Amino acid sequence: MTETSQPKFGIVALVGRPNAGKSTLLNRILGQKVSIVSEKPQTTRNRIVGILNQPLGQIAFLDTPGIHRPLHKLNVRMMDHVRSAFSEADVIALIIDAAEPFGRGDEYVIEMLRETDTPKFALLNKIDTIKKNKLLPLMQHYGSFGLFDEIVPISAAQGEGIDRLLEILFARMVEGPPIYPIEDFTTQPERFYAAEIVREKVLRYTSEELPYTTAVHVDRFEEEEVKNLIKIYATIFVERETQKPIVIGKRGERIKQIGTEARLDLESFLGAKVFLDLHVGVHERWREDERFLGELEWPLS
Ligand SMILES: Nc1nc2c(ncn2[C@@H]2O[C@H](COP(=O)(O)OP(=O)(O)OP(=O)(O)O)[C@@H](O)[C@H]2O)c(=O)[nH]1
Ligand SMILES: [Mg+2]
Repeated sequence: MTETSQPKFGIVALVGRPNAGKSTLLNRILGQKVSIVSEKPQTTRNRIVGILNQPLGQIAFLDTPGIHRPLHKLNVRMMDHVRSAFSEADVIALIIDAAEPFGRGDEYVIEMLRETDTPKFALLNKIDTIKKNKLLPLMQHYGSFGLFDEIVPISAAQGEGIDRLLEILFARMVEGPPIYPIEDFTTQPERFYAAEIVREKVLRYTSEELPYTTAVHVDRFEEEEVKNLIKIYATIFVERETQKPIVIGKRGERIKQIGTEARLDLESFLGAKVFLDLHVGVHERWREDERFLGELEWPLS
């Protein structure tokens, strides 16, 4: 940065198919875990703001749910988060799993992108998983849409291509003051993050069947400043009574493991000792219950 240059500011939306690596990329860019990651699709359900502060300026990254055709009210809301990120962004970064063949779902995403004039980048992610000779044809394929100003191969998991990506993103940002305090790296409240971390562990330790049907609600979040202790009481909701044992495990072993791992993550994020109390509840149609969905999101609004 020369002495006369002004700091820059801009908003970058991270969008793409479920499981493409959007949240992994956000965490990699920030060097901080702000958005949960799992090997199962539809992990992110909201818009998560991650803030990158550098001498060049500030970029707010919007992590979004994977784009899919919505079947439940939950999923309609998820797609609303994607659209709102589209409308706010200065650059839309489409994250693509380079190892996945191009299919109907990708066409759907390309059509959605055609509806907006905002500059777009295509980020070919997971290049650590593909043979080198596959990359050029893939770059040509994405070039052929005539939609993308930049096509950048990256590996969010291994950190490849990230410095170059940030360079070209900053080149696109215009001069302007930061809109978030420069010591912040996310806007999500601790209470919301706590629910997310618990959900991440549920996704990690339960079978294929549960990801779509589990929600986590933080019932109480109490700080005891003198003791540097945070007490968190949360409920893991499933849709059927028969799913409860999947979360609880034999003699409660699974929920204990979920709780221990979530607590350790939260202690490092919150910089305090954490007491975490988990319950399992049943709410049969929570994915259609607007009021309940609103309650899950309220700390974000
Ligand atoms: N090998 C490899 N795996 C990756 C890379 N980036 C992400 N992954 C893995 O891909 C899976 C999905 O990552 P997420 O970051 O949760 O993907 P997402 O796009 O946020 O997914 P949704 O929130 O469900 O839309 C996880 O198992 C990640 O570890 C990468 O560069 N290389
Ligand atoms: Mg995600």
